[in-house]
Amino acid sequence: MKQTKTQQFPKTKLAWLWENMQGTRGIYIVGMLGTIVYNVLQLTVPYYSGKIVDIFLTGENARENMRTNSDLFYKLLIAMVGFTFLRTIIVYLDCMIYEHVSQTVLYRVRNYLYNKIERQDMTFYSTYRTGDLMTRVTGDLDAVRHMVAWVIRMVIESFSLFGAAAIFFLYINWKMALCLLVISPFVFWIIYLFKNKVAPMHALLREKLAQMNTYAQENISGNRVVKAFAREDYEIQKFDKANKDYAETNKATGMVWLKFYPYVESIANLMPVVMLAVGGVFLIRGQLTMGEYVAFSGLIWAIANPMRQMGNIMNEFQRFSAASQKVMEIYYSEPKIKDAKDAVAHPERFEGKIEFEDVSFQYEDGDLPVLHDINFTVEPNEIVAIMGETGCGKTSLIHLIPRFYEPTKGQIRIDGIPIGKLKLADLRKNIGLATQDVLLYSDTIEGNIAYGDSTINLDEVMKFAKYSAASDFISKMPEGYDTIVGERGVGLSGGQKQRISLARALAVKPSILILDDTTSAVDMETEKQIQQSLRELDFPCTKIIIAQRISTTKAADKILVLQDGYIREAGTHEELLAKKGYYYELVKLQTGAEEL
Ligand code: DGT
Ligand code: MG
Repeated sequence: MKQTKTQQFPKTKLAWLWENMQGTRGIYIVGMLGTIVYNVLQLTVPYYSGKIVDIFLTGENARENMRTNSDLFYKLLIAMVGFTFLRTIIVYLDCMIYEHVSQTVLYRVRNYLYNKIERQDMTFYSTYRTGDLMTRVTGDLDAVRHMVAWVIRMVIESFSLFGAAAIFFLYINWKMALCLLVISPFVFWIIYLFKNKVAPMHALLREKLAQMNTYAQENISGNRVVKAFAREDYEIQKFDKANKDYAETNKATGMVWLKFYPYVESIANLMPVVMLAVGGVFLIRGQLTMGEYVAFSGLIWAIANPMRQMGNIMNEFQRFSAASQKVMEIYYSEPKIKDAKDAVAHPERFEGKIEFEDVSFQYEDGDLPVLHDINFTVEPNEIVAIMGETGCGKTSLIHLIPRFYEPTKGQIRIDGIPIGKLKLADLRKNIGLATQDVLLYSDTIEGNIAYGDSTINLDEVMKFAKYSAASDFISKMPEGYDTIVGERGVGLSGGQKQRISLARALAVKPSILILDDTTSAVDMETEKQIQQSLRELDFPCTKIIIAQRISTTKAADKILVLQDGYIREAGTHEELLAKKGYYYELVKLQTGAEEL
């Protein structure tokens, strides 16, 4: 897995978030204003109740006022109820706005990420683990959504409440207000200390989650191996450990706040005490009316609660920060292998001439070169067989043709055009590839064969199945071509899967067909049948076939023998026999003959 060195991005996290709110920014601003409004409206109740107390309940002329000015009393009451009602409506609409915007952002970024992941090159897939990628598009992305839906709202709520209450306090009695507000900077300082402690915890927490998901994903998809080795208990324990690890880290993260919480809570609780003490003195001295005191005490929570909330907000903010780091890593990732800027379109079908000129190759994460100075040419319609012992570089070599990887040296040309100059889609459209590890989709057999070209009809699908000697076993299946194969082709034998994968490669009528050990699991008789049909295809096609059996290589126009990444021998069957080298020995071995 790619390790977490903090990567720099072209935008800050919040700027990135803002960019992805495009289309909903206007309504989001309305939502934020709404949050300010409904929080300021909270102050109206204490304001009016303070007025009612002063004018109609405690003032010198309270009784008189009630008799002569009952109109005002009712007006104040109605205003109180009216503003409360208005506030409820705004809160309701506001919630809808936040939900709408956050879901829109979630949808957009998720699609964007999926697009990115889908278009990545092979190196990306060997770097990132599936479970980790899944965590990014689910859990991490949800933390981003939470930022839009809740955290930002809480920040505005806290600050507007605190700000409005502070202004209101200063307005009614500035001396009393200052006595209360002077404590608040301490809270910010504590929150700052808390942030420094909790930020690395969230980064760790996020790694643990990815780890746990990776274990689960690998074990679910690799369950056959687990069963074969009876390792269920071991795997369950391994998951249990990851799960425990995650839970413990979660707890530890929660505990960080508990260290700071008592201080914040004490400061928040100090407010009513200061209020009582200072307010009492001010009342006695006549510097504060009873109504003003009621307004203050009715609103003291508007100063204390945002302080309490700050820890929670900072916690969530750090969660967003850790998660968005992971999301943005994929968001800004670029495949190394992509269309060149000066790539030429080549919509026509290729002739199928392939040239390798001094091609060397090494995997980015590998220590040693895998291929050295490979030179060969395949003419259109020829069959080339590649053989060589396991690990000698056969698969690596053919993977260079569709540009899964880039050679470290040399050039590969198709029809005389360097493949780096072709558009990837044009290049790959012309290639039919049956990979060494067969992967089928959980779909019908027909759907699997027609994967590369969904426009072909059942007759054609059947034709390609016949070419690949698959039609017999398919027609024996209860639902024939409509049979649904399980995930990765569960329900089929190795040889059956290989033949469906061959039919799938043929079904795009490629001008270049590449078969990587595609008949290794089929019997000799069936293989012979397949070789025969490959020579009789009803479309022109250059074939590169990796095979170990002499029966396959014998009929090739050219055989390349690879050894440790070098082409050791090249020529026709007869030429290579005459050389009495590796190939000759292999034929002797396979035929059991003493001499040839
Ligand atoms: P096979 O299929 O067992 O007959 O073997 P080949 O000839 O297809 O071997 P190949 O090309 O898969 O591997 C050649 C060497 O490259 C071998 O030492 C393993 C290494 N290799 C293969 N794939 C990767 C990869 O994705 N990353 C790294 N770093 N090395 C790889
Ligand atoms: Mg291979």
